[in-house]
Amino acid sequence: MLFSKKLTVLIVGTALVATSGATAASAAIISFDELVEGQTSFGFDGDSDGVDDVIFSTTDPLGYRTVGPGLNQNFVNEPGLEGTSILNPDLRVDFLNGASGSIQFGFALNSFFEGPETFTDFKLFDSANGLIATQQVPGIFSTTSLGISDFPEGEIFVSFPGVAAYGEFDFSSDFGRFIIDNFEGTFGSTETVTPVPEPVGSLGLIALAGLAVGFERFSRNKAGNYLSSPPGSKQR
Ligand SMILES: [Ca+2]
Ligand SMILES: [Ca+2]
Ligand SMILES: [Ca+2]
Repeated sequence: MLFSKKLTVLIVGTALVATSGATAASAAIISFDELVEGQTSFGFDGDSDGVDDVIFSTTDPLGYRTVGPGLNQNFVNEPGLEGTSILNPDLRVDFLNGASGSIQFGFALNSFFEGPETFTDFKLFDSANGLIATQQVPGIFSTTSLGISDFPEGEIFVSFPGVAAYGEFDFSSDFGRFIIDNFEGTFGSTETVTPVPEPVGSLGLIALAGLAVGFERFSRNKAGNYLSSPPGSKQR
């Protein structure tokens, strides 16, 4: 289902180029495959002209990590952009050429339970600092091919008029970490689209083998200590 949604976006983007004289930007998906752990800034240069089109930044001096909940998730295909959720905002994204139309991304949160303190809040602003779109989505345990996702997750989708200059993310989770992936939008340049990795059901035994590693890493706190998982239900 996820793949078919991406395909629709790509077709729309192509149609825009064809009808407007080949200068219109097409949609792109940022998969964070190039992200290096410990960075506090991550740039995406979709058209490979040497100038970043999108820059993600955090004020956390420890920077990002790239792994978190493991492979038993619907909306995150590691590597992703993983970071602290104890700030507000926790993360900022700047669109150096502007962004138009819509923004979409998946997230997972380091909580053992669903609840009011497990959510993602995303706000988009124009170049005059005017709020042009906002959405808050709770993290919930979703149905996966293996049963239920290991961590609460969800997807942000906002459509907006005009041109967005930057966005701010505020994540909330029990153990202070988040991860996002597949950040999709039209970023003002003609991008080379990165395919979305196969869902967990197609990875079979490889996915199963990787679950324990991802779980442990996602449960590590900022000091590098591992958090233990309580037994029992994931539902509050
Ligand atoms: Ca990814
Ligand atoms: Ca560029
Ligand atoms: Ca936060």
